Amino acid sequence: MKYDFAAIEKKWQDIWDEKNVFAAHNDYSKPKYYALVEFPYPSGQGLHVGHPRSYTALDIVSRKRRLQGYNVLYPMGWDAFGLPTENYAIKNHIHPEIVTKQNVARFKQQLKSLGLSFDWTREINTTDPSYYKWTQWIFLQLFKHGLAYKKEMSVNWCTGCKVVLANEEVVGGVCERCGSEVVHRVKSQWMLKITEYAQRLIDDLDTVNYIDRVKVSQRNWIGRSTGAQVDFGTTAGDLLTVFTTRADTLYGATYMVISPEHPYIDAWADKIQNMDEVRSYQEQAAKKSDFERTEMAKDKTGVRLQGVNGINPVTNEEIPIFISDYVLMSYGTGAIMAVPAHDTRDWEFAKKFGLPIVEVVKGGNVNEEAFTDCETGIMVNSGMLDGLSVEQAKEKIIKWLAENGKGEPKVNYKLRDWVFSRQRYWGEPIPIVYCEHCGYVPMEEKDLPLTLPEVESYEPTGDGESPLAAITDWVNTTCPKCGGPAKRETDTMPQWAGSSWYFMRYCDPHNDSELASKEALDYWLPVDWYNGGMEHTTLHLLYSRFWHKFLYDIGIVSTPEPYAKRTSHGMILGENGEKMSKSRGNVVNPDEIIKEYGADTMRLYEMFIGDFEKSAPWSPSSIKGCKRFLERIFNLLDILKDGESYSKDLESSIHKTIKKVSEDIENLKFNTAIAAMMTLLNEISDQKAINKAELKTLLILLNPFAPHLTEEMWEIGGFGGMLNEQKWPVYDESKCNDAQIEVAIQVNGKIKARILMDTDCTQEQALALAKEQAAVKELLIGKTIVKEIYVKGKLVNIVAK
Ligand code: ANZ
Ligand code: ZN
Repeated sequence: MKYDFAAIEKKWQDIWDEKNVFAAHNDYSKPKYYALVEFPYPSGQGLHVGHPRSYTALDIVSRKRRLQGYNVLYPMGWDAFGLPTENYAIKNHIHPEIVTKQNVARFKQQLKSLGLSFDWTREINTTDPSYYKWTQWIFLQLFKHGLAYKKEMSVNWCTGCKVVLANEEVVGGVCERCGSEVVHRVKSQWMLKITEYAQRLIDDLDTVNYIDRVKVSQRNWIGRSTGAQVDFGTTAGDLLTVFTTRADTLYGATYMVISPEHPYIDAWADKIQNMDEVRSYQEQAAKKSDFERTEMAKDKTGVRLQGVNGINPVTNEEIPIFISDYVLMSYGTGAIMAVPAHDTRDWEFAKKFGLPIVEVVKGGNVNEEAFTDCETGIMVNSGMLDGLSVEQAKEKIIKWLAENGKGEPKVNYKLRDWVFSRQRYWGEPIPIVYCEHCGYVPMEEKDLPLTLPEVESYEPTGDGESPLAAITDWVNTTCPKCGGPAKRETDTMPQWAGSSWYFMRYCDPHNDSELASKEALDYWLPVDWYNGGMEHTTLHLLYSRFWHKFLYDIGIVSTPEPYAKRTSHGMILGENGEKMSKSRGNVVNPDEIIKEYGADTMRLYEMFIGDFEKSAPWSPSSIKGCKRFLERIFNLLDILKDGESYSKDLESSIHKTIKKVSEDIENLKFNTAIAAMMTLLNEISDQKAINKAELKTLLILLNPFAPHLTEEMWEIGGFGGMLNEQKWPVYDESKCNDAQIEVAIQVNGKIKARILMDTDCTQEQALALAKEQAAVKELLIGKTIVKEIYVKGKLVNIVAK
């Protein structure tokens, strides 16, 4: 028989669809399993071969869980708001909704052609008003709980396009689209207080099973630092507070630096003698991104404030104050004490401006470079701290500062509040109204969703407002509180919004009175296994954990964390080992692969391509190998014979394969699971026969990887029912052992031979076998054996004199 994959795959996809085979059930008495993959952004390019890597992996897990008797939820949807669609709409004068529809249709057809077992009855789309009604509802709850607020923030402003740009649209300081200069502009923006959750977002990482690098990236992004706030005096009279992680180095603080945006600059304007110089430095700094400003390697610049000095609280000495762009207003207090002997940036700055460098921890050569690796050193030149270790000094000085009212311990986080406004059309409208009398007033929940109005043009207005601002009919409304005239918020939410809670909606996607019923949420959450790209392990994961925790606090969900387990796959690269991209011309189209080799081969190949967690280059020859493997599996039907239990010859191999495939799937070792099945196939081929029991087991094991082929063979074999209704096979541990095992034979601790022995071989038998070895015999001539050791299945050691 010929392996006609196209016909087989079409046939089974239709049957699965028709019978709704993979729908999750609302039978809350069954054990559940919730497998989740990041839903795609339906771009105009269609599916990328990278998408199926994640989707197939959790499809394998889901199919296995169904066979293990779980009620499985494996859903799919569309994260469809966002810039590329909006930009396409602007360029081609098509409504983004239409663009989205077309892209979704293409993606869906592509996903279906891969035979992924998604529950399509639960499909969601973030741009659907019935979905974003609840995104808006969550925003209202955040607002009502004081976690959404408006603040003047600096935004990226393209001087050419005259629009506010997202960070990702600014490349090297210029606009990605027109190449014009991008500057900072201050604009009032909606913010979410994620910082209020910073500590919990760190602490609860201990309660979840995420791969280490994901936890590390979460912790780094939140960036907890423990240290102290120290109040320096100034000759202007005001106290200048700094944040430092190294209060122990206070005696080495020889100057201070404040951020160019520090409010004291304006406050001291009449005292600062070189205000012109200061102002021009402020202007230059405003043009740089935080990233450019804090880059280690960059040349240090700054201006000394002439006319105001700081006063070191322990030495009472006057020290100069500078403004420099390497100090950010957004971190700590926007001011630092500079310790050039022990901080690299301070050292470079001090060298450039000829400032004193005072060593306070022994061990380095501070005239040559900053001695930063000094956490374990001993204090010098430090008055009351002299002779103490760094650790003791930290404790002592912070205590002293607190007792003298000059400072206190302080924890800081790198995490900033989340800028939640976008001046764009294609996003969720923010359901807030501005009234002259009442201020910012939330819309009534019963009036949600607030839908996007039809507009003529999606171009932002030239003054930096969202296109919604130009729709006066929509903007002008009445105040929900006082009934007076009011204006709608015209900013929309960022693309992160819809994906911050989508896993909840899948639990009950058609509910129009709640975001999902409590019963459904309690049953399905937390997600049991979430897999996604490394690029989403910081922001998306953090934002969705934050929303989940907030919804936990207000009683919507019952677990503090949304995802019990999180893993991440490596990227699929071009054949040349570089990232796939249009410009490199190395993009592989999944449609063509499926057409030429079939979905089962494509799936198997993507799982066989290498270690799941690492990047792997595309390899056409390896695809052919996978196809060949499936053809050989199909040909097993030609050598099928009767037999309802495993034959003696294959029994052990089958148990071992069940064990290997079962465990490897759980450990992301899809490639070695496939390799184990390939080994088994070779053994079967050597035997030139397979019986029914053996083939059934092999087909079930292979089913999650190659679902179409295995269903077809199950049917042809006449095994009864559909394969997807069968039970995952169990193995017998005692039959997983090899019949024979290699044992090392030592004489006086040195290996002299290696021989195969039966695994159940006794000590007497093992010793007898060992002594028969020529190399051993020879060594024992004329000697007395003083000791004999046998470590079962590993080694024999004979000690002789
Ligand atoms: C004195 C000192 C001595 C410092 C020393 C470091 C080493 P992390 O660990 O990242 O929290 N700093 C504080 N606020 C800053 C700001 N707004 N912009 C730039 N730098 C700032 O870093 C804390 C350290 O970064 C603080 O401790 C401060 O320099 C600097 F041997 O104070 B340190
Ligand atoms: Zn009002």
